[in-house]
Amino acid sequence: MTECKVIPVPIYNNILIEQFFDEIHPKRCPAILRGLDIGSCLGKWTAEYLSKHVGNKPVKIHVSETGRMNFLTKNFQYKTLPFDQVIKRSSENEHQDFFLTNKEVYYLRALGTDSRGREVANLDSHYPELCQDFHVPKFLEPSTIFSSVLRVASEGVQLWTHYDVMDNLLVQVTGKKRAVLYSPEDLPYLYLEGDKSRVIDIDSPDLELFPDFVHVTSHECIMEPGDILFIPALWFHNMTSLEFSVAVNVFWRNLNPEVYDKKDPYGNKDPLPASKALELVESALKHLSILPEEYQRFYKRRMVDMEGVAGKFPVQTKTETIDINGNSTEIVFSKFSDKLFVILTQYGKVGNVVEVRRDVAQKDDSSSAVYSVRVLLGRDDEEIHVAARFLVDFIPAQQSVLFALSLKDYQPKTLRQIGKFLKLHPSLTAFA
Ligand SMILES: O=C(O)CCC(=O)C(=O)O
Repeated sequence: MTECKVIPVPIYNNILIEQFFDEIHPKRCPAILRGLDIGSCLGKWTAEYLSKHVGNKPVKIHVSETGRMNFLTKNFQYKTLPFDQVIKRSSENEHQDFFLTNKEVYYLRALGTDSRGREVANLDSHYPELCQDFHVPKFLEPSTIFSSVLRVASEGVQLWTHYDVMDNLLVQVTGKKRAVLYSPEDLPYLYLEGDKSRVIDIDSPDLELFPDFVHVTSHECIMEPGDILFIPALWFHNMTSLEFSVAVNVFWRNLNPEVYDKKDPYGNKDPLPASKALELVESALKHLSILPEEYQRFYKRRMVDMEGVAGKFPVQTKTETIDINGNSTEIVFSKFSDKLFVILTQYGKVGNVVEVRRDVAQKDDSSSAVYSVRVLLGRDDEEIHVAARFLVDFIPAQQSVLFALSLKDYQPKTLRQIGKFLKLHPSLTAFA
């Protein structure tokens, strides 16, 4: 077992319709919505009911000898079976009729009726016998909905970790499912191949092959029938059916519709500007490959740095540890659009948070800076005010500065040394 950090996915019980877009969606984190009306499917979609109502229309499925599907070794086969057979076999543990072994498992991810699989899945048009039973959550604007996908799985089926490019509500109707999600920030630790992670066994990964996987944070939950899991676009997810499972997921366009690839029936092709950017990076790497290793490394760093200087990616942050009068002092600079946040700590914690606002006062035809100091958290006394006001003068940036101060002493000698370091630090100059 890996010892990665595990965070439970928060559960929101009986939310009001407007709470989803006001409160939950803006956080861009997974959430379980429990207790919402998903229609009469809850409790009704048993194996018997589904077989009887949908009948024997042919559907495409994945069949595998083992539950853990592996897109690298392709330990599954694509087959076509009548729907009622898929339901029967997915809901039993041993089969009389089978393709590979009598304990094989099945996974149905509904598609459109187009034989080349180019049609977007839609429960209303492709499963009219079932659509009356299922309610799309009321807070979704119908015109933004891209697809509604019926998913049926045998007990034990585990779908590899992947991301999708649209926001998604996965509605678990029958059976329990374990969901494990990773933030898009964990991309460096997931060893991607396209939109999928090459780490197939997420509970006991091969750490020789995937040593950085230990750094992931796993957001986990067990979905009960009736639960709706919000999976924000770009969040990686890995799903294991703990029982015969039936679910419907609804993808919707959370970005301008123009950015999505029109030839994408699955909702997992990168948005057009992103796939263009990836293409350009690939071409850039090809150009670099004829240079010696040392040059390649240097120019790859420059490429990454271009992004940092442009400040396009969330918050530029730099961390340094220096020695001030024998005390190890951590300094973290983070640049927000309207503020610079500077943590100065000799205790490994944030400490007193002080804001120093810099405004310009106009008098006759000259202007001068005026400062206001406000303690937001912690010690609100003269020593902290004076220290913050003293330090701000060493920072060349024009915007207001938020300090988090946790120093062993606030003597002028200490503050001067810190100030000298701040004044000369190249990343602060870059922030200016
Ligand atoms: O629950 C499943 O079977 C897979 C769900 C999934 O991958 C999705 O909703 O994007």
